[in-house]
Amino acid sequence: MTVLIEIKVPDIGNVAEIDVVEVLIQAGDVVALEQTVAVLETDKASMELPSSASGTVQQVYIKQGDKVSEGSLIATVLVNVESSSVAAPVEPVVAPVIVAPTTEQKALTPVPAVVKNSAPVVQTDSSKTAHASPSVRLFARELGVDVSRIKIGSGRKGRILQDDVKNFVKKVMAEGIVATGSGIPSIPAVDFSVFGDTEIQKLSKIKRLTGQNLSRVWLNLPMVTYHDEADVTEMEAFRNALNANKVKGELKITGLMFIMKALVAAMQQFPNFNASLSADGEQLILKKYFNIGVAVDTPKGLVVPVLRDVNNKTVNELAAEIAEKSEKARQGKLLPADMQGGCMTISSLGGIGGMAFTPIVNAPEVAILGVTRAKMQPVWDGKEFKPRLMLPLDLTYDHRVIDGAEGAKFMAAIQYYLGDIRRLLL
Ligand code: CAO
Repeated sequence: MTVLIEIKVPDIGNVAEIDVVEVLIQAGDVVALEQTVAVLETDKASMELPSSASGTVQQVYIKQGDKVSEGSLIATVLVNVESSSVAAPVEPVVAPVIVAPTTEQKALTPVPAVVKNSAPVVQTDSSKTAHASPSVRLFARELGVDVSRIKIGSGRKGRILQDDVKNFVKKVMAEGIVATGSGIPSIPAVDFSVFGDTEIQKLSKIKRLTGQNLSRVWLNLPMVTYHDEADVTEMEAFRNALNANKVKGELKITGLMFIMKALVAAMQQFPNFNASLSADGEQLILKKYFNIGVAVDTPKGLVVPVLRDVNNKTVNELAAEIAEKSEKARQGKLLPADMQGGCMTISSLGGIGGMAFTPIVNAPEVAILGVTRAKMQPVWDGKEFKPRLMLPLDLTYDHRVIDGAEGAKFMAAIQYYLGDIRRLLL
């Protein structure tokens, strides 16, 4: 025989109009005796309402956001009286609530619950004082999530709901993928709005992809950056002369075109710089072509178009190609093929400034050349100080492929070619 049992809000101590913050059952669910069917909340306490019968839920009379009082009908449960049990009205289970911070009171303060016949539970474990119902905490525990790491939930007054736990797990999983399973703990989430006004902006696709790639490189490559300067006084004089006597149609020459040529000449001398490690790290793949990537700053982030066969191109051809590719990059019109096949990358901040920086290798390439702003400096020539234009260079290399001495010799070769670019003709 079956009977219909009504589950009602029990005596909760003269508190009227309590908010329903979670409804955990729906019609058709099978509930067990004392299973939590809903979570109610006042300003001071959160309470789980247990089922007073075991059976099949026939109808649910409340929804999230409703207000209820003692005696309000929550649900009806169809009970098989031969096999099931019905309990005397049960006291709700009370948990402390953390009141959302006011602007003055920036710290989170646990407020003990005061409900008739129920002693407040004072908890010091941060996972227990999180603003979440016991059922959500149980759910989080089952997934191995410490709820205190979810600072603010999406429920009323920042209450942590089951969906917040799921989203937290998704986020941690995504970060794990970026970190390629390195096991490095993620940076904890912080609710910055506690400290002042904030605005959320979605990262551009370029920034997200570049970020993932840079993190991967940072974690996988043992990198060393070697700094030095090249004397580009004569090169600059030649460049200025070229720009002053341009014939129609010729583009302005910047130092970058000469740096590309000098870099390729050094790569021809030191083939390890024109190589990539095989994925298993057991072999070095030496390349017989000389394609150079140039980092271009665009409104949507950093992109690296690749100029092919730089060894076979003139300085004027390189100037035209850099102008074309950097313009395409800034308009977001580069195709994937325009950014593939690089052997080494140049990252030039010289148009902006700087004394030195530590560029990150654009793996699977094994080295990158950073350039900052050339400056006139007094240089001692053995007899006197002479004003010379000195160009700072930063060479970062993958130390698994390049050793320190080879890095220093490679830099010396670049200095040699930039010091007198006529040597590029020899
Ligand atoms: N020292 C002194 N002056 C320099 C210089 C240097 N190292 N490099 C460039 N300049 C000068 C140029 O001669 C030019 O001066 P004039 O207009 O008087 O002739 C001016 O600075 C602007 O140069 P530019 O930056 O437009 O041209 P470029 O050929 O040197 O560089 C490009 C082209 C596409 C590399 C550059 O525009 C760019 O996007 N740079 C940023 C790259 C970047 O973001 N790297 C960081 C990556 S790591 O996050």
